[in-house]
Amino acid sequence: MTQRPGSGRSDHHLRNVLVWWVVLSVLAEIGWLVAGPLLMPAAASSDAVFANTTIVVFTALAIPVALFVWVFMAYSLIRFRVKSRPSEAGPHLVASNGQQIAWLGITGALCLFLVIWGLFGMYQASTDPPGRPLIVDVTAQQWTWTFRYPSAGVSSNQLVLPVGRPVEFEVTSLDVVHGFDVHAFSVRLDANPGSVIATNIVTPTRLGSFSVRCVELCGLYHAYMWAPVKVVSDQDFAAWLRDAAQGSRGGAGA
Ligand SMILES: [Cu+2]
Repeated sequence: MTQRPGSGRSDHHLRNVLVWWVVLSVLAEIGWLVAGPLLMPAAASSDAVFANTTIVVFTALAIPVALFVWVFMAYSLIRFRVKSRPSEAGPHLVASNGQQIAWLGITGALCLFLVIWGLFGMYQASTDPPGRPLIVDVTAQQWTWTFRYPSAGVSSNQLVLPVGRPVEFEVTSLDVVHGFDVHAFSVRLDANPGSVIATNIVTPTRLGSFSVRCVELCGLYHAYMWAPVKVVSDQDFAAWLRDAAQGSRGGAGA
């Protein structure tokens, strides 16, 4: 990037650094693109898939940028190390016009890409899917969750949802501020006492077991304030709702 006027060896050093940078970047990219997606948490909605993809893509873009700085720094520390205190300042460093334009162009293009990606994600998250959502009332209290299905008159301590059906959570708290978080759906909202706030409408896309966690420090047993989430087929959901409604009429939630 920089040249040392009067030094015929600067091109040689620049070439060394660039070779190291390219080799390490390629290895790190291959490692990340293989291991990164495996390290991501479970994603059971399109928003959560987008969030995981964002982490993988942004990290892939950041790897060569970070390595560019680190390789230059490590090479300089090793190759230009001076054992005793230098008697004079080093030569003035000047970047050519081409280098400056390349630096601004590449970093500008990267930033622009991140902004466009983020705007697309915001648009996607705020666009409601077609169809009437299933409403689930979520009530937090120290230190448990209650889920009510007003259309069926059912109340439960586990969150059961049909796959492929849009759902909207209406969240409130009975005591202090809690945090409603279903990481697998990429849904997170404060549960405030005295007010009901609706989440974005989200559609579970994957059958399986996940969890609701409280993500606001809410007292002694905050760490244990979680509840199971089950995404099941339409038929299983209808059967569960029927059983739970009978249980509710009998005085006990499912
Ligand atoms: Cu809590």
